[in-house]
Amino acid sequence: MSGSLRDHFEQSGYVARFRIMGESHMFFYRREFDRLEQEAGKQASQTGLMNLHHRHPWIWELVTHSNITDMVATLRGPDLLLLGTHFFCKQADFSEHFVAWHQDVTYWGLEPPKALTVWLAIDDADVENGCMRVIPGSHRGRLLPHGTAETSGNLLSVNQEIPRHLVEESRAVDLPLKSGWASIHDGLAIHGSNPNRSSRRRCGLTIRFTTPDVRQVSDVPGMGRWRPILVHGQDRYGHFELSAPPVAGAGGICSAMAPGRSADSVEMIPGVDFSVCS
Ligand SMILES: O=C(O)CCC(=O)C(=O)O
Repeated sequence: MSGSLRDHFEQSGYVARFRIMGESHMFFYRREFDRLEQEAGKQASQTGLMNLHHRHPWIWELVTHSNITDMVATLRGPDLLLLGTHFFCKQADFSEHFVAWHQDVTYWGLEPPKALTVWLAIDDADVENGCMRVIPGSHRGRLLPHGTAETSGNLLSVNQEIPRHLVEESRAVDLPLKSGWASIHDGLAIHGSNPNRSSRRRCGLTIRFTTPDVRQVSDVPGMGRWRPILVHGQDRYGHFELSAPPVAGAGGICSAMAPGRSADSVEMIPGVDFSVCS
């Protein structure tokens, strides 16, 4: 089963859907996100909430959920680095916003350009509210030139877009997801999403992974060097300066790693309620 899943991912460059958790557990996380959105404001919450797993225990819990790390390990092997996290929210009332066709690794400075993204649905995502779309097999091609988006409303950081004539849009596949489910796309897969034409918010959390054999050969614009966190297995290479995983703090957290341990030895912290972690 896992062999065929890996083969499918290598062929197509994506996994359409897999379940992370049920509705009642996801309800807890969505409520946390609602709070975050209220604090930050709707505008800033669209793409302004980045790498908050360092600060918010519930985000760390979510992105290191074993259903996520086990799935990524099935696709990429046991040694995994968490590069970053980023919420992508298309608000119901900002209907012109979309995500232009792009390849994630374009500006990530990685060599080889090997990374993947887990897209976890905070809200239900469907065609009407602008779910993710991917071009099957496009990760097997090269890194394409990225220009500037032809239409306004692109949510990407530097308004990047692969020129439309280079994208076989007629082959695009929609990736609708129920809240609590996730898709995965290869860092080289061409993907994007249409505007939200519904009266419902469409929020997803992107979770970026690479493996320790990869090197950073150039800076990420506006960000510089990656400081990933080892979330599964071991780092036998030392190519990156790693960040320490966040440790237990107020509000409870599922796991913490002592320095020098491998990520396989993640432990529960005594005295903390883990009821939302399964
Ligand atoms: O959420 C979206 O619509 C797009 C996400 C995306 O582009 C990404 O994961 O890189």
